[in-house]
Amino acid sequence: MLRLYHAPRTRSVRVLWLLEELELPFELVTVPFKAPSSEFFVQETPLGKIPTLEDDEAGVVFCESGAIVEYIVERHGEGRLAPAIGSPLRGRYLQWLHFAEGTAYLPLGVMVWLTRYRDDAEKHVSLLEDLRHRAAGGMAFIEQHMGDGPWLLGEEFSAADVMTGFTLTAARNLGVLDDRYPALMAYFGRIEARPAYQRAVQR
Ligand SMILES: N[C@@H](CCC(=O)N[C@@H](CS)C(=O)NCC(=O)O)C(=O)O
Repeated sequence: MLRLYHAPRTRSVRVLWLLEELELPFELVTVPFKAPSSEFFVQETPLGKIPTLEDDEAGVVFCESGAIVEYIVERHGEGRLAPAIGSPLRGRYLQWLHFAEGTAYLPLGVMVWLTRYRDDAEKHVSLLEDLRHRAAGGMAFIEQHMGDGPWLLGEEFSAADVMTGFTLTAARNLGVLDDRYPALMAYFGRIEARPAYQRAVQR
C-alpha cells in the first residue's frame, strides 16, 4: 500500500493530486502542519517532513515532493503522465518537473517564511522586494517558454504540470501570479478545472 503523509495547503497536495490523476489506491495520513521554527524535521511524519511517502510493497520511505512524484510515475504509473525515459520530450519534462520546486518555488517559499512565520518582516523590506522580483521572473519564464499548451508538454498532461500547479497556487496566493501573465493564468484555469485537482484540494 502507498501511504501519503499530508497536510492541507502544503506541497503534499502535489502528491495527492498525482495519486488522484492516476486513480491509484493509497492511504492518506493527514497530519497537523507545525509552523517552521528553529527546529527542523519536526512534522508528524516518518521523516519529519511533509510530504513523506511510504510504499509498503517496496519497503521504502522517503520525502521530497519531486522525488515522490517521479517515483510514483515510474513505479506505479504504467507509462502514464511522463514521456518515456530516453525520448526527446524527456528533457523538457524533467526541466519543468524540477523548475517548479527548485527554481520557481524558491523565492515564494522564502516569502512565505518571512511574512508568515517570522515577526520581523519590516526589517527585510528590500529582501522581500528582491524575492518578489525573482518570483515574478519565474512566472515570466514559464509564460515565455511553456508553448501553446494546453499543457507544459503540449497536448499531453504530465506530472510536470502537477509539480507546477502547486507552485502557481502559491504564486497566486502571494499576489505574484496575476493578469500580467495571460498564458499562465489560462493554463492555471485549465489546471483548476481538472476533476483530480479538485478532488485533491477538497481532501
Ligand atoms: N523541497 C521539499 C520541501 C518540503 C517542505 O519544506 N515541506 C514543508 C511543507 S510544504 C514542511 O514540511 N515544512 C515544515 C518544516 O520544514 O518543518 C519538497 O518539495 O518536498
